[in-house]
Amino acid sequence: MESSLTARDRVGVQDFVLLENYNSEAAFIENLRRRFGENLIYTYIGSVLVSVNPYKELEIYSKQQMERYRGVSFYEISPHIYAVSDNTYRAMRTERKDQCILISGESGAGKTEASKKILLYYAVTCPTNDHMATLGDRLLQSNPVLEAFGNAKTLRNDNSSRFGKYMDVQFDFRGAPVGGHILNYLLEKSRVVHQNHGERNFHIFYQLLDGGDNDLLTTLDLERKPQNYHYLVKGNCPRLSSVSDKNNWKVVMKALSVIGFTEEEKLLNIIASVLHLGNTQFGEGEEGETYITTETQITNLAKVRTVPLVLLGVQICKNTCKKMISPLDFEQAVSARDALAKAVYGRTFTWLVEKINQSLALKVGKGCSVIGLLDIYGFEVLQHNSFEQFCINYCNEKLQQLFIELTLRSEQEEYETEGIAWETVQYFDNKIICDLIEEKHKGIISILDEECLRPGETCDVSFLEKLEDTLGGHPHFVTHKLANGKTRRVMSREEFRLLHYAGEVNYNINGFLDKNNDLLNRNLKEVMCQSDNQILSHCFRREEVIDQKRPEMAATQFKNSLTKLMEILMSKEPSYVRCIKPNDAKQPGRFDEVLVRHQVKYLGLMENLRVRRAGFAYRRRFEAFLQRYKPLCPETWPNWHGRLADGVSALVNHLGYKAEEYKLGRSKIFIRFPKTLFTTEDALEAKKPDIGASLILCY
Ligand code: AOV
Ligand code: MG
Repeated sequence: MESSLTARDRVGVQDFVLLENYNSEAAFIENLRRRFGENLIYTYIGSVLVSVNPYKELEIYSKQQMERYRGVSFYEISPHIYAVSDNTYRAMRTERKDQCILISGESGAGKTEASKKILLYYAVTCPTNDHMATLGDRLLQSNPVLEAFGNAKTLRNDNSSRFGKYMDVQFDFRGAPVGGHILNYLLEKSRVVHQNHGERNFHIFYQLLDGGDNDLLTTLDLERKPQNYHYLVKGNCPRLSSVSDKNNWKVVMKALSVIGFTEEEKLLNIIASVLHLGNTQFGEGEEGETYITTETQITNLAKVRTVPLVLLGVQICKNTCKKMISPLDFEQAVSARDALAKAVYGRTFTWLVEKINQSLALKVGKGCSVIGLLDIYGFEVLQHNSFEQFCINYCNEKLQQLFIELTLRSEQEEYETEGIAWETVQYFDNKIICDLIEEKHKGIISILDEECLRPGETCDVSFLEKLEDTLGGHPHFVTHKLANGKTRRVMSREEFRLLHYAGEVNYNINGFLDKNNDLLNRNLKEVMCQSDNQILSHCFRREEVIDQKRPEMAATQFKNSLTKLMEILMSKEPSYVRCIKPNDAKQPGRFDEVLVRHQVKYLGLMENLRVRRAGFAYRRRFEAFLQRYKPLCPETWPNWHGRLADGVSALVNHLGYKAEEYKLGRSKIFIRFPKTLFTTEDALEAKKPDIGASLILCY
């Protein structure tokens, strides 16, 4: 067989399974480092793709490259995100089973970029359906729009996803993409009103100010300088060197039109109104009453026609509770204003996803199979971690749990069911941390909800005390209190620490209750219902004001949506991309070994490799193995009529497999080394050149 591998592709080993010293973490990291040095950012562990962020554009994503990977097996060609895309696609086609690609790794490791490459691969290489010729474009263009509204610069990543995204791509019976659907998870709304130092608000605000033409800004009553807006100055970082807001503005506007958007004006009115709302300031009267000192902002809000002027001006300083109207004090008014800005932005984002879904929805016929792509916010540890980091890191725990369930545990269980002798590989199971967070009645989320609902004086501190009472002594939960009643000096009294699978994180409890409650004053909801802006009147429904039932708390909603997500993913055949961040400086060419080693550890890559190696690189059901290789043996060709296991035995004996190279289980043959299979494939290729290249490896 002609190999498409060049000498350069062979730097180190391209599959860790082939690593001589597979138990050595140092050898593992050295292999990653050597390949990274040659810009070979991809390496496999069996079918799992490990990717190291190059922080520079590599010439490996062209259309010609895509062609190289079409219909070609993993081992014939250098590892690539396109190989994973192609194998997943072919598995979906031939096995008729829904697939999903799970991309994980910490913030800035390259998840979003990987998911975009996969989508691009399908949009370019798959056949097109005549009715849906533009679907590929729409799928691709949904990205810049969602990124503009849902991504932001953080300290970890200049284009950090601040929402979780799961996207289904639906294919018809010919393998053409015919539809798409996006599920979005918990947007980090608090960013709308506050950014940590060195971070920015969502991209769209800066894009509008930098890219919008003069007429547009005049209509919206906006000034060019982000520094003039309270909601954009908190992080003291108005510009980014790595991206041009002006160019991206054009990209986003074009993308909106490809998607078939007609509501740009209404959408931009909302964006502008959030900025005006942020500039609305309050004063305190002599009797402690609060009033608005910046009438012009309220006038601007009315001009951009998002909210009725008089109403908002009157209502923002009040609260109605059980028919009693009470004035808000200064701080309450500020937080009512911010709650409104967050609600407006958050709901508009959800509306945007709905709109994109309408544009991607199947229009004709029905899809027959699906590839799901999961790109969530990665694990993050900041100087100051709050409710948002808690949710993000919890989400990553769940994903790690799924990885363990589906690769480590299920792999070992398969050896057991097949009756194959096998030495168990120890791995850290993070279920204990998932339970600590989500368990009914005694998990952190339950306790948080309880504190939010408990009548009387509750506050963040009482929440922390409750946590200590219930969880003190848990091996993954730490506060300043020591078991002997003394205090741990290094920890503040306002935080708790979780020992996550990926590292320790201290969470500051300030704001946990409010963020979990996520309440908006009823009178503000009423005002919003009366908005002339149809997007807003769609987002704020009258029923919500009338309905007295309390909606679920934010963390519980998130937990429930993650449970559903796990069910969706479990119902599909998974492939994995494990992304690694090579340095914290976002620089090309720098490979920080300490940082990489930490990620290799917590991603469980060594255990993953050990399970693969200690076991068998490939396995096949008897009938599939016989069907494919029976031409290679006179006894099994053209048909074998005996027991399947005996047929496979006859076949491998004829091929000269040595005893240590394979094992027969109850229904499958297990092959220890990839080389054995490669040789068999070569023999088949020599005999029947027409079928050699169509092999899909069933790992
Ligand atoms: P993330 O999705 O994993 O972080 P991204 O995919 O946004 O990380 O990657 C961060 C940055 O790294 C990108 O903006 C690119 O500049 C660069 N990068 C990543 N992958 C590649 C690649 N294959 N080639 C070139 N540059 C790349 V987060 O969403 O923060 O968890 O929340
Ligand atoms: Mg991302």
